[in-house]
Amino acid sequence: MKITALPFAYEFELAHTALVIIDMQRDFVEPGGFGETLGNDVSLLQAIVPACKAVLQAWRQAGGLVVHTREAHKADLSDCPPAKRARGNPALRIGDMGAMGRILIAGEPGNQIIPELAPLSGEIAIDKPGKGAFYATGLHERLRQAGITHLVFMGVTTEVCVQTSMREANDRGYDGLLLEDCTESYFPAFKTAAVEMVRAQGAIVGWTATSGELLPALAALPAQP
Ligand code: TIU
Repeated sequence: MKITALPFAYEFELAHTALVIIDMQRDFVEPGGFGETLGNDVSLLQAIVPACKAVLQAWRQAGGLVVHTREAHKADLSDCPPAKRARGNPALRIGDMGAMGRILIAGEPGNQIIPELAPLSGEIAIDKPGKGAFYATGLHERLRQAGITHLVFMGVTTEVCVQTSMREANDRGYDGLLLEDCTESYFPAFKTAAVEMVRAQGAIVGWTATSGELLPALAALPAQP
């Protein structure tokens, strides 16, 4: 199918496309998590949840593959480089006890994907120690096995984990689409710039579109049992 996108139409087949939802976890979206300990106002990110939910529901109904990621470290922090833990001057560091359990640690309450977008069994859910979804996760191999060539991205934050993941995907040969109204940053100007960077120079990193452009195309597909 073909949808209106920038800088030009985005063409994909659902059977070869995965919806990739980056880090929509309580650590970034709710107060008391990693995002807030870095000094950010997390309320901005909550605004995209309804649009993300609508796309996820439509994607599931059409029978498309879904990938969820969480930025998560092991409890012993063996996969957290000291430089990452030491960076900045946060109120709490990765691994410290926060309001939703240990900050950015796999399995802790704060590390769970928000209930509105919780993974279903059969969907891929990966813990990633870095910003990109492909670093140290085995995601590329799993997508190749599933015959995936195209990736539709949502999630947070636009210029950090979303953009890094899109760039990693681009270097691995995937055609990526970013849904503008399904991604957000703690810094509105950074979101705007990241969206423009993705589609500049003839889709140098990928395409951008809104969920309003994708949803009718999905609705036109036959629903899966
Ligand atoms: N701080 C920030 O904007 N983002 C992150 O630390 N991780 C993700 O983007 N997921």
